[in-house]
Amino acid sequence: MKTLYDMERSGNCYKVRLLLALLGEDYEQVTVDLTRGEQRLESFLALNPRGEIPVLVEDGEVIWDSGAILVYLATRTADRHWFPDAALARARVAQWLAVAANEVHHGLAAARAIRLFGRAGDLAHSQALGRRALTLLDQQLARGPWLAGGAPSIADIACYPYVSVAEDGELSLAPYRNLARWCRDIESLPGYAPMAARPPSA
Ligand SMILES: N[C@@H](CCC(=O)N[C@@H](CS)C(=O)NCC(=O)O)C(=O)O
Repeated sequence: MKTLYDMERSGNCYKVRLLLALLGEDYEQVTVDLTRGEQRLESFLALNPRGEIPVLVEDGEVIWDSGAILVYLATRTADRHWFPDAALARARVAQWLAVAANEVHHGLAAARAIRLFGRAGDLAHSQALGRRALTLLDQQLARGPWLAGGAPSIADIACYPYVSVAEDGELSLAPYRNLARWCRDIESLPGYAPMAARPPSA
């Protein structure tokens, strides 16, 4: 059995919950309440020295970082389109994992955290970076249905959560037609679960 340390409102955790839902995999969920500082408890730092969620534990192995967890889950599933085996296809996926960890995280996620959760930060700067993320993604999605190749992959799963809640950071999706279509396509995938959905075993 897998255990996911997460929190419902976290888009980084939702990346993992979404892939698990799409793969139809069961898991247990342990809430780490960031509002109470539980990510800084010694017991949690023993799992992830960065003091961040999500963390996945399976068979005594601990994996932290949403991108790393997506790679782990997608590498061992039979549906190879989530993280294809060919070198070039993998590199294409990795490019968008990098965008998820940089422009999306420091732009869209940061603007949301400042607006919604009162985190300290420069809202205008985060929003500018967020618009850069939305433009990059929209341009790529004008070229094809998915971010990396002709099928959904963990590139899409890594970028989708904070795009889907971009308006929390006062960033409108209205100018980005390809992104709107892509969100609808992700939301139509069999097994899709919205951000607040609980795991099957919870
Ligand atoms: N690069 C990390 C970022 C994870 C991250 O920033 N998680 C947030 C929740 S969305 C967190 O745990 N923050 C801890 C804190 O605010 O102290 C990943 O992708 O997993």
